[in-house]
Amino acid sequence: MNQKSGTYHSGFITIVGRPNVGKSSLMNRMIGEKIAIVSNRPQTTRSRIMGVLTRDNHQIVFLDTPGIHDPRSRLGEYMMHSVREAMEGMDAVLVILDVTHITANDLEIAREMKEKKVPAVLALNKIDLVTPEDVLAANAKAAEIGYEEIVPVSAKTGNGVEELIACLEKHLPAGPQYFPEDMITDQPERILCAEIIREKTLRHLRDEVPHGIGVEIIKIETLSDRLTEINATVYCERDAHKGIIIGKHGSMLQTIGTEARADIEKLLDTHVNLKLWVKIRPDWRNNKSDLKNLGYDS
Ligand SMILES: Nc1nc2c(ncn2[C@@H]2O[C@H](COP(=O)(O)OP(=O)(O)OP(=O)(O)O)[C@@H](O)[C@H]2O)c(=O)[nH]1
Ligand SMILES: [Mg+2]
Repeated sequence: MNQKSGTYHSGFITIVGRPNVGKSSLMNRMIGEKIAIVSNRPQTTRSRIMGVLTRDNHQIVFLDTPGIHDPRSRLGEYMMHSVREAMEGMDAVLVILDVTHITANDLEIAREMKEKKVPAVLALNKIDLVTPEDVLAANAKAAEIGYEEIVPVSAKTGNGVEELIACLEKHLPAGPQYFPEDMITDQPERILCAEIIREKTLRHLRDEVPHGIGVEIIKIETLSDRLTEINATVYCERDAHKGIIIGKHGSMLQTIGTEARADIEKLLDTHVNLKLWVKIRPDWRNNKSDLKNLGYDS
């Protein structure tokens, strides 16, 4: 095993799966920090997000990706492009299935990943929600399509996560420590803040509203050691959506702002003055320059 050889091992492991299976939750759990936002809605992650796990003898660079789906907008196409790009040059692929709900689509993705020229490990996530018999049945399905390394896990409880890391570590080639040990992601502060705000909109808004939301940080200004001012615009696609996001007497925007501020304060370790505006950008998900402004360009 790598550990015993004394040589440093490192590599890039891309995390793939259909939307909502828990890719981002699991990456956060493996890294031990919340880097990627999480929600119970499909298509939460829109770009590839790097998460770095550094241990004594190895470094795993995880690339969390958007859930694989048929794109219906330019944004969707960008998302699928991000998945393909994240697989270029990877050393191993981690396929995630949601053990509560394995679809034909999941199996197709898993099969496709098995054909890549790198080792493929499969994680059966959300085992906290099912019985051991269900896990065995899911395991059999994955084994049937040729997986030898199948690890049951729960991103929620942490169960099985160390076993998964140990399994992935075996596939790391000898290599350098790519990133400093205190670096856990390559996401700039501005993007992390925008994503936190988007997470709160995903949490509180229903139906099609959250899918049409984009967040742009207009300004981050350090006012003192203890206070940062952040101005952000929340874009939506329709007038009706704007009303919903603002809420009665501004109550919804207030809730989103309060929750986002608390998380951003933890991230930046300062007090934060957060000001949010809501603007309408019809069909921004198909507009090249809007996508670029929101960071979704390739
Ligand atoms: N009970 C339980 N829920 C989980 C677990 N892992 C993730 N979830 C939930 O599943 C939902 C989806 O999680 P995400 O991590 O956003 O899933 P994802 O695969 O990154 O989704 P996309 O970014 O949309 O592709 C969220 O509501 C999570 O809280 C788990 O192990 N157990
Ligand atoms: Mg995600």
